[in-house]
Order: sequence, then structure tokens, then C-alpha cells
Amino acid sequence: MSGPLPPHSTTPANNRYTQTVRRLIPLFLIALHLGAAIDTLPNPEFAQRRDKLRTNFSDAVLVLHGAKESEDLHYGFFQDTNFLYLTGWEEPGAVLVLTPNPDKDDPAFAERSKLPREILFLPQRVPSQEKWTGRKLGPLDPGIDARTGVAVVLPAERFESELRRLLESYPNIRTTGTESIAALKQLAPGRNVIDASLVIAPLRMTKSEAEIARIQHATDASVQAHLASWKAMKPGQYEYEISAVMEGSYLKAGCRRGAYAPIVGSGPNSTVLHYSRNSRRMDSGEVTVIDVAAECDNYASDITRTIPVGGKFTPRQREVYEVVLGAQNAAIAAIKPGVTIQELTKIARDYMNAHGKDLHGAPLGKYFVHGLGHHVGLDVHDLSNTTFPMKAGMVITIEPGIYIPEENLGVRIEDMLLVTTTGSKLMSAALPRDPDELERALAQAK
Ligand SMILES: [Mn+2]
Repeated sequence: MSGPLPPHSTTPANNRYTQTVRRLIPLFLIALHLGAAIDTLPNPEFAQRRDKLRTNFSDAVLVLHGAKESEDLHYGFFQDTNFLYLTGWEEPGAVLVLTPNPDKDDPAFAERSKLPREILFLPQRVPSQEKWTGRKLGPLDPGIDARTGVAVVLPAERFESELRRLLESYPNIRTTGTESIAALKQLAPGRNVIDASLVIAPLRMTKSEAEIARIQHATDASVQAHLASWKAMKPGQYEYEISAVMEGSYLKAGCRRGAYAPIVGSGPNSTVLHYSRNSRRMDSGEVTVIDVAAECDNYASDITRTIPVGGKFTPRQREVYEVVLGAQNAAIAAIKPGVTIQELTKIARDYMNAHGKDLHGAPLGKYFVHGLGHHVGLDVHDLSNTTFPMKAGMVITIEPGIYIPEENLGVRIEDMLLVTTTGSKLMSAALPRDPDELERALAQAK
């Protein structure tokens, strides 16, 4: 939560009492919202992101629609992650408009430099609706500029007229999402509507210190959840019991939700990549793939372990496990600035092809049927351009897997890696990967 900025108001009111009350209003608004257990970043970090983004495009007005509040009860409200990245704003129905920093050599400089660089449009409050979904912040609430940290805050109904005014000075529109693209094409026929994620992705891929701390927190909570599941794991249990223990663990730790639907797949289900029914009874002699992680303070983690239900791997399970672990270690050792995920994938697959065989004597690389890793941040599969080479501050997973349906045997090991200037840091190091260590930890957990 950010500290209050001085109110923008300049109306003459020189008595001390009025000034004090004015200063306290933003504090009061903040207090109203402290009920949420989310640790948000300070407003200046969002302002810096918008500043950086403004240097990534020149001839367009950028429009981002925040998520709307849904009528159904299946999900809570979750902000669109590009919107969250650029504003930190967690209320429904908002629209953000950015214009590029005017260039002095631009013939339209004089005209463009007079326009606002950023506007946040907020829906007016609807008291009858607030009875159902709670108090909102409206565009006319006192202290709203300081609360949002955006230079200009206007009521949502002014969006169309303001956009028309800005489009007199810029030819194109940038936005994200098929719905927004369609709506803006209708609103501004004849204008080019360009995908804004191309200019947002390069920003989101490199994490700030504050973001790395939040991803580490989500990772720590997820490691604790995995350790809790090891304690609960025993033959005869159902997959959903393991998933329940893990969800309970990270929710109790203050995390708001899972970063994705929990995957607990035993026996034949261990070979199903995104298995999420979690309804099977687990037996001794099988392995279970546990791909579960938390989202805490809006940031995700992503961790997978494959463990023997009865506490000990069979020789064949261990053989395949060691090939996957070797492939993971080879890829991790190769992480450094400049390398691409494609190059790391080849290293992992080459390792699999050089170690171990299937029941017919064929190499194992063909059983690795998904990508080796992805960026993680506000989303578990974070917005990225995967052809970009690694840079210090990026956070990725390395998750090789071998899935052999014929043997009812799937093994995936997935860890969180922070790219550093010299290599990488294993953010999920606290959760054992080595098969001996893992069996020991399982035995101790009982
Ligand atoms: Mn993953």
C-alpha cells in the first residue's frame, strides 16, 4: 500500500483544520481498503513502468481495459494482469489511456506535448450494486488522484470523447485482447488497432527487486505446501486429499489462490500433462506427479515434484527420474544472460536422448512432449516473447518431463529460476529434488 501523496487540489483554504483534513482523506481511503490481505507495490513503481512503456511506442494512443466484475459466482474478481502491471489498480471496470512521450523533432510536438500523458477512467459508484459487491472507489471520491497515482482521473463516461480528442493527434491505437480490439475498431473506424502486448512484454519479462521478492514469497509458500503434501502422502489416499492439504497450506500462509488448478496425478494419470480431476485412489508402487503452486500478493510460482506413493522409487522409476533430473540439471547449468529457452530445451532433450531407454530400446527424448520452461510473474505463464535471450532479472521455470504411458510412468520436475548476471539462482532450492534426499524427506515426514 502506498503512502499518501499531497492532494492536487489548489482551492484556497488556508485554515489549518481544512488542510489537515485534506491530508487525512487519502489515508482514510487507504484504511478502508486495508481489509484486503494483498501487499501491493507502491504507486511510484507503477508510474515508472508507465513511463518506460511510453518510450516503447510513438504513433499511437494506448488503451487498456481493466477486468469487469462478473455476474456469476464461480470466480472472484481478478484484475487483468497487464492492467495490474501498469497501475496496481484492483477494482473493476477501469480503463487506462497512455500517450507516448512527445519527441522534440516531431512536427506535431507543440500540439502533442499539450495532451495528457496518462488518464485513468473509473466507473461512477453505484450504491445499489455496492450492496452486493462492496464499496468501490469512484472518480469523484476525494483524494482519488493520490490513491491511484495516475496523473489524471476521470469518470468512465468521458472515455469515448477523450479518446476522440487524443486520436486527433495520433493515427493508431494500441490495446490487448480480442474484445478490446473489436470494441476500439468500432469506436474508431479506419484506425489501425495494434497489439499492445508486443510493447508490454519486454517490460514484464524483467522483474524488479520488489517483484522478485513477491515471487520468492509465493515460491516459499509453495515449497511449504509440497512439504505438507509429503507428510500426508500414503497409499490408499485420493489425489484430491493431497491437493486439499496443499491448498490449505498456502491459503493459511496468506496467499489468495493457487497460481493454476492443482495437478495431482498418480499412476496412469502421471502421464497426463494437465490432469486436474484429482479423483483417483493412489497405491503403493506408483509415482504421483504433484504440480501445485500458490499465487501470493498477485505473483505466481510454479513447482512440480514426482514422488513415490509408498515412499521408495522402484528401480525403473528411479532410472527414469534420474534421467529427468539430469536433464534439468544440465539445462539449469546452462542458464546465463544471452541464452534462449530454445537452446536450453535442446540441452535437456539431448541429455534425455543420451541417457536411458524405453522398453523397446529407443531413446527417451521423444517422451518429452512439452516446452522446457516459461516466464513466471503476475501470471504463471507470464507475458513474454520466448525468442528473447535471457537477461538478469528474468524469472523462468525449468520443467523437463518424461511420460511413458506404456509403463504408467510420468516424471516431471519443475523449479523456479532467477536469471542472474553470471548464471541463475534456484528460488525453489528448499524443496529436495535428489531421489535419495527426497526418499529421506518422505520417510522423515511420517
Ligand atoms: Mn510450469
